[in-house]
Amino acid sequence: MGTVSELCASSFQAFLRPAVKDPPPPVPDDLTPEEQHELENIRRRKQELLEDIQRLKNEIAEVTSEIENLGSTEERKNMQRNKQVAMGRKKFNMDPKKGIKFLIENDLLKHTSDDIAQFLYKGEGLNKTAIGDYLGERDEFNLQVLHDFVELHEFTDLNLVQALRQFLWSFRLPGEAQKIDRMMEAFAQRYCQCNPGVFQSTDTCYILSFAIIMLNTSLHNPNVKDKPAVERFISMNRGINDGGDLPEDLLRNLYDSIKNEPFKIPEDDGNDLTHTFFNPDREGWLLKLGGGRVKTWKRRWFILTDNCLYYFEYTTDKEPRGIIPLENLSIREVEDKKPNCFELFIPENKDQVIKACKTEADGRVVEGNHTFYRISAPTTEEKDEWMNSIKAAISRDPFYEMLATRKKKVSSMKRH
Ligand code: 4IP
Repeated sequence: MGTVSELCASSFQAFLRPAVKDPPPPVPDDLTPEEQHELENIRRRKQELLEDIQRLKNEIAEVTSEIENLGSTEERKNMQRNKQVAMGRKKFNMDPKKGIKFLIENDLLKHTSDDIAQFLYKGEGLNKTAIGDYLGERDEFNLQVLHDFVELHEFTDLNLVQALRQFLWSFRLPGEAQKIDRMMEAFAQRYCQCNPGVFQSTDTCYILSFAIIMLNTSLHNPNVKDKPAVERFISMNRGINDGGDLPEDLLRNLYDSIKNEPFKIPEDDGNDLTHTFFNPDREGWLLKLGGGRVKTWKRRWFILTDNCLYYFEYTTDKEPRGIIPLENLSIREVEDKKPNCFELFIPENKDQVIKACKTEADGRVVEGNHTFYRISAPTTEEKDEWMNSIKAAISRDPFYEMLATRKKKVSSMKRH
């Protein structure tokens, strides 16, 4: 027979098994009545203990299951939420407005410009092109989001290049001029707010920001052959500080910073600012009629970029054979023995020589002598595409217009 503590120990072992009520064994007859009484007491206490243990076990099981249930509900809720957030991000990347609507409807985002701005600023899992598109939208709410988004950037004590690096990395600048204008305006305002006294006005900051972005492309895009020296950068920015000049040291520092390290621009789909300004609008093989007395057709590699038409003998040539600035030119379709012809000409002046330059066989660069440039494309489609691209290039570039307006504004400030 075991002691009470041994009985307890065996009961604890039974803890892990369901408690089964066994019928009590018969009381041995060789015990004295006192011993029989004590045995019955022990058995009763054992039973009580077993019942206590069972109760405890039930309680523990209950609590454990409650905890488990609690955990799995929380977990399930979290999983569900994470799934919805991921879905919202995907939707956002495909259609920013729809994505934001979905996140708001599912209580994953508050419908406040501040909350949305934070979400875009964190940018987790978001496509930077989509962020740029959303921020570039014109309606009042998006404008407020743009404002709040820019406010999240801290530009204090950063020079303009450092601030631009931070800003241009947080989303991808869209290709549309008006959107870029709004975003750069917001950037300039924020920069001036964080760094009072650096520029006379936000317009100065805006103009210089553009100049820096263009400088970045000129210095680092291999398509741009003419790399501006610091002196050119300085002279390009004369008079932009409300009619006055910016300190030369400041411009030199900005120039060096860009020269030493180009902007890091989020990679997405080639629709970035570099593209907007300098990537060729179109390139391909075309036939060009010579400008000499004996007119001969030459197959040339044409590149349309930066409002100019360049032609090369080979695609790998570093220097073009000729450059035709498209300013003041018109384009029309013409009939010729060659198929798919079009022609560049000066409207209402058929005898005037088009301003252009060409490389002679001996390498000298001379002025062109064409009164028109006649070109033949390999197919009708290519002719149409070239004509459309050239027409688009001829029409005034909205960026230059925007910049020209600002420059006029700041230089007029000095006069008044
Ligand atoms: C040449 O003909 C080529 O067509 C040149 O084109 C052309 O110069 C010359 O015009 C023309 O005489 P030949 O090779 O038969 O001599 P490319 O420079 O592409 O070779 P552009 O560039 O002006 O069309 P003139 O006007 O330079 O003589």
